[in-house]
Amino acid sequence: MSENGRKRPNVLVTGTPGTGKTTTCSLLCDATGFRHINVGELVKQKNLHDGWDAEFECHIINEDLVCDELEDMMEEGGNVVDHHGCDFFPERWFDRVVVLQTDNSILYDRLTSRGYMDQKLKNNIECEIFQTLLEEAHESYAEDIIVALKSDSVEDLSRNVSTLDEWIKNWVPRSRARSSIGLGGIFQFAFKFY
Ligand code: DAT
Repeated sequence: MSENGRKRPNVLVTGTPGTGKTTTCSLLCDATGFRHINVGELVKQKNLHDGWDAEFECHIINEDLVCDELEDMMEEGGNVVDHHGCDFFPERWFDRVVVLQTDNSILYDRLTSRGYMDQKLKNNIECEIFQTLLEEAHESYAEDIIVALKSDSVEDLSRNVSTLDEWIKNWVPRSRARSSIGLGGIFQFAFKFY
């Protein structure tokens, strides 16, 4: 790929199920006109999986098929990717990686009202307690593009959407950032020898 020649950034929103990824992404896409890619939905719609995992009660994602499906869209830019995992996407796809985090008791209520019980509930609560997704993000992406955001309340939700909307509006494509550094360098050189 054109070492990030895209004109609009790509944002990944990750976090334990129930932390508010889909709600945040959908509001952010309403505000920015970006494309919301809900990986779980895409996997179901396009059969990008290797069957059903009865133990974890979810599809077994075929990561290669998902990456192939997304490659052209990601190259174009302007995407908000919504997924509860982040380690199998190519690092070069993302300009910002957001990890949503929710207080355990609030998350417990959200997941039980979604019908999660027993092992599935326990697994997800433990995933949040151990900050599994934050750790996965740190293992997979550069420090300076990762941001952890609290997502306990409606106030958090609207602040997070505004923060990300602002970040998207202020984003400068790498090629333009490089050429403005280039111009600055030329001016510095000219002043030095004037
Ligand atoms: P996820 O996509 O991470 O699984 P979701 O967006 O479906 O989560 O949200 C789960 C539920 O919690 C849904 O009913 C909306 C609600 N919710 C999400 N973020 C919230 C927030 N910051 N404050 C209050 N409710 C929130």
